[in-house]
Amino acid sequence: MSTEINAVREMLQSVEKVAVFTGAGMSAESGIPTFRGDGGLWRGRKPEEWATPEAFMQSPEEVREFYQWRRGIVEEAQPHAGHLALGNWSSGDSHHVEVVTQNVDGLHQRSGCSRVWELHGSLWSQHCHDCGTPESDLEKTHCPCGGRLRPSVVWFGEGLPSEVWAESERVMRESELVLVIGTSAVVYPAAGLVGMAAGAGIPVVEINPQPALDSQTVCITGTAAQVIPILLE
Ligand code: BJW
Repeated sequence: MSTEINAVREMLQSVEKVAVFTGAGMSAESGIPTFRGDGGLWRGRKPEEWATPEAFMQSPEEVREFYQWRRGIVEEAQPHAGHLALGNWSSGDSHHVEVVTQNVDGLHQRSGCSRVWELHGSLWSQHCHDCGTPESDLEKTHCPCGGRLRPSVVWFGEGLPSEVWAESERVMRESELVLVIGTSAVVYPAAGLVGMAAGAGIPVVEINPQPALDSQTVCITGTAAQVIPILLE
């Protein structure tokens, strides 16, 4: 692992703009379960059948309770050493760092990253499923129009927020190096951003205890909390 870390440190010395692309594995060591694999949130369930607008229409209370439970877990969680190292690095002068995340937990922002693009929305906002009006009070269940309030996350079959998507494409396209941390890269169109960067000849560095990409330039087999602080120290 140290050979790869040294190689990436050298690569970082010759670039200025870095895109950091993260998935659920980034937050695993903060105690937030990933989606797939052992101990995953969806173990035993089929996410493509469950995380959908149709499931919400059919069982809105069950879906609402699931997201309230998730918010509770995230509220208790603390950013780990990898989050904090990334937050510290991104607010320094050495590089221009932007984070494109599939995560909805807000831990990058809590650890000091200011340029964060949330591709799949956020647990910390909700809107009316019927009229789209945002509602800041997460305890409320209904909109004044009578429609049901839902978390402002992106479910299967839904489009990603268009401005966030455009900014994320820009971040990846303009970067000189991409760090991909903790994603299985099976969910599109988000995962396509990594392929787009690799296809454009931008070096891609994967950090994952169970590497998932086939387009990486360097792979560091390890966890986010172990690797990131050493890489960025
Ligand atoms: C560690 C670690 C440690 C562990 N350190 N690492 C092209 C091809 C095929 C299908 C499609 C396609 N284009 C679209 C689709 C359909 C679909 C899709 O992708 N399906 C596939 C699953 C087959 N996509 C969609 O439906 C998307 N919408 C869409 O395409 O709309 C079209 C449209 C356009 C215009 C108008 C209308 C429609 C939407 C996708 C939304 C995904 N939403 C979710 C739920 C969010 C809400 C919530 O949180 O509840 O997003 S699904 C879930 O998966 C979540 C995640 O962001 C996403 C990705 O998962 P992630 O982050 O990679 O986590 P895991 O668990 O999979 O992996 C964890 C990784 O971490 C592993 O690799 C571990 O090894 C690693 N790890 N510990 C570092 N300590």
